[in-house]
Amino acid sequence: MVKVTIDGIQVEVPKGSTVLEAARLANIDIPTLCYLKGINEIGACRMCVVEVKGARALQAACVYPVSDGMEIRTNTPAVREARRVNLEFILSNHDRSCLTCVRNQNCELQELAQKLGVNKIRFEGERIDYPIDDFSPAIVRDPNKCILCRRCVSVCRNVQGIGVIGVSERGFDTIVSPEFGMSLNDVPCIYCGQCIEACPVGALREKDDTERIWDALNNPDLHVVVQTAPAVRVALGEEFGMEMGTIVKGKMVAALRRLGFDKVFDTDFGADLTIMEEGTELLNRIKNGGKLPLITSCSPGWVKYCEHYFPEFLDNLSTCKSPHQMLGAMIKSYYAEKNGIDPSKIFVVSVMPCTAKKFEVTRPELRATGYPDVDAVLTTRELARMIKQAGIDFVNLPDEEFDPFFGDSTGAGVIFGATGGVMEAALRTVAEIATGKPLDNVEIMEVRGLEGVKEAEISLGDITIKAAVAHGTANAKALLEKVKSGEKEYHFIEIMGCPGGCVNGGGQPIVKAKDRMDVDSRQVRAAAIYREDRNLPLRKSHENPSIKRLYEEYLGHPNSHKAHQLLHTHYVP
Ligand code: HC0
Ligand code: SF4
Repeated sequence: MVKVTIDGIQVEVPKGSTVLEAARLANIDIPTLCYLKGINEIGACRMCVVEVKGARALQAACVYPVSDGMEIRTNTPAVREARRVNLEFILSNHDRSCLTCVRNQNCELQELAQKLGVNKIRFEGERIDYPIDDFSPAIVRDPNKCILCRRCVSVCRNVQGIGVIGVSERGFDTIVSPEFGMSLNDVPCIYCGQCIEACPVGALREKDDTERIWDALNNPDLHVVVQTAPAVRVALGEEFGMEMGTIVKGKMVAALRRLGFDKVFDTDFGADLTIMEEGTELLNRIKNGGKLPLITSCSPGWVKYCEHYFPEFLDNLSTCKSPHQMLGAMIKSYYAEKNGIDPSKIFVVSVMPCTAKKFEVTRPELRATGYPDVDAVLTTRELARMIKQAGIDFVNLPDEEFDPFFGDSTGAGVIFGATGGVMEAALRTVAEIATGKPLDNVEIMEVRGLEGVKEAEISLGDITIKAAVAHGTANAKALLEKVKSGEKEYHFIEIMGCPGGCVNGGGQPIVKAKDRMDVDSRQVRAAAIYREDRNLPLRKSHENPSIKRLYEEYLGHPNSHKAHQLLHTHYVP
């Protein structure tokens, strides 16, 4: 520990801390803009400058290490003026259409301008008018709003191990974009949206589908059905000021009914169905000498990553569609037939924590009935915007239940939302099918938590299943390299494209850099997911009575011909 004095307050902080971290411990708020804990610590924006006694110039607190006896001042006239001038320079070349910006009132730049008392900009000058890149089905990039903080560049390159966006040109012409000014649509971007989560302003956002959904809801010829992903229920509340980790399942269902959806179903049903299909596929591949390891295919960011960067593993991918695609296919077949509705008149909306799902639904492979399994995807943030537009008082809504049958699910379906959840859910079912005995303990702790790569060995009578779990594509890459070289061997691998899994998807509520210093949303939201699992009476997919009925009445058995037609696909390079 070292002793430092900040604004006259003595604090003891761990050796190696930065001035920014030390100030946080002394409850002194130093403004930041380019800083993102553990991801982008480059001292570039100079918003966090402070005076350090004995140092010649002002220092960037986010990268300046403390030393014993150091005296720091964070609020002198020189510090205030330097911060203000830096901010005015950034604002002078920024598209300041705040009122119509998707990040209005949730923008770190706007908040800083207010905090630093910047009420005029002294350096108005030339501005470049860049074209907006909205060619991809998932991500929109507006360089006119970019402040060159490089947070997106670091997350894409270092956290995801991808690096399709970077800094090019120099001086006034500096721009953050894909190489040669190309569109994200034309480079091997996986649409994970982690760059959106990192962006402090409105330079990166999801493709907005809210108008399409309003149109569908207002079309009397359409039967509009919605389903919600496991991770949405533990994060949507944040958009309404509720504490991170609050489970808002009941209010979410109530809000969706009030928006006018004809049926409100649960993707967790689709997750239970996926376990039946994927668990059976795993056991068949083990018994029949099929391609191993089997690798999960429910995360569309991961599937796209596999296609671009590890095509040699495409045959390892499970042929199962992702849960919301399975449910979409069931809605347009079984549900349509049972209710006498023409599938061309059914519009399926998935509310997802994910931006890559917007791309997934456009894939030509995923049209089991001749119509898209799912017609449109809303992110958690877009759903919140629709609820606000409709004037619904979300916080005070009563709790309501999902509609029956496709709203029935188990705890195994819920845990899909956290890294390791698909693996745990699968093992709960596979263990019972393989041994014929009920599992004593359904909680498989080895596959939980935020370690980059997790491993588990589960003994099932005469076979021991070797499993691995990776989340975030940089971790996936490290794991796959080891499998490729023969250093590691597994039967079953779960990969999710986003760090932490879906709870931290690119469509989730954005957590400001300042809050990220104190809380890890991946951990808090995942804890809520596991709480929800524990609260449910049924925790294994094969115990879901509606899943049993669906097989009895319609699909026959897992991996049947009909199940293959509707619920499976094949990704080709
Ligand atoms: Fe996920 Fe899913 S769990 S990908 O992470 O598998 O987006 O939440 O909906 O489909 O169920 C996201 C979350 C889903 C799907 C499920 C899977
Ligand atoms: Fe990189 Fe993902 Fe953003 Fe694409 S969506 S630029 S892969 S972080």
